[in-house]
Amino acid sequence: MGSRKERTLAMIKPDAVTQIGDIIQMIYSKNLIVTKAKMTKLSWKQAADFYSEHQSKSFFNNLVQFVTSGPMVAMEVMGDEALSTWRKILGPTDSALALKDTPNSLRARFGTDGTKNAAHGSDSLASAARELEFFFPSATGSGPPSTAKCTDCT
Ligand code: DGI
Repeated sequence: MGSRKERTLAMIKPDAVTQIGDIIQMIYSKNLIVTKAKMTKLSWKQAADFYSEHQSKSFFNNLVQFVTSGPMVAMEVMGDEALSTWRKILGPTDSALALKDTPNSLRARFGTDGTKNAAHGSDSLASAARELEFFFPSATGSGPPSTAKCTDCT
């Protein structure tokens, strides 16, 4: 079975922004490439929108508080099986568990616990499309074109 070229959102959360060099190295070492990147600081409303599927969860306020606590970096990451490859690089959601089970994973290396967990990755193609549109709206605007386009992505 052939592998599938995909696009996913890789988001470096405020606690790991200073580790961006190592994180980009982890991405390229798995044959993925970064095709878009943006540093931004989300407002409470933007973060609550982004994580709206979790709004009824007990950890929601902590999550929104954390991701709005400083600048973060959103990236479009592209390549074969980009969704699962990036999530494998991340490791488990809880960085404390990641440290025990997957000590070389990104969340083990750069995160702290279940909230401060260094980075995010889309969990489905539909989520990836929605999350990429959130950070990189497709409406044509001014400015230079993106250098790499995923014309044959699923
Ligand atoms: O896709 P993931 O980021 O691995 O996990 P998710 O989509 O289920 O949850 C989104 C974020 O919400 C996650 O990165 C951290 C936070 N979160 C999820 N489950 C818990 C949590 N935070 C706390 N404190 N406790 C949880 O059980």
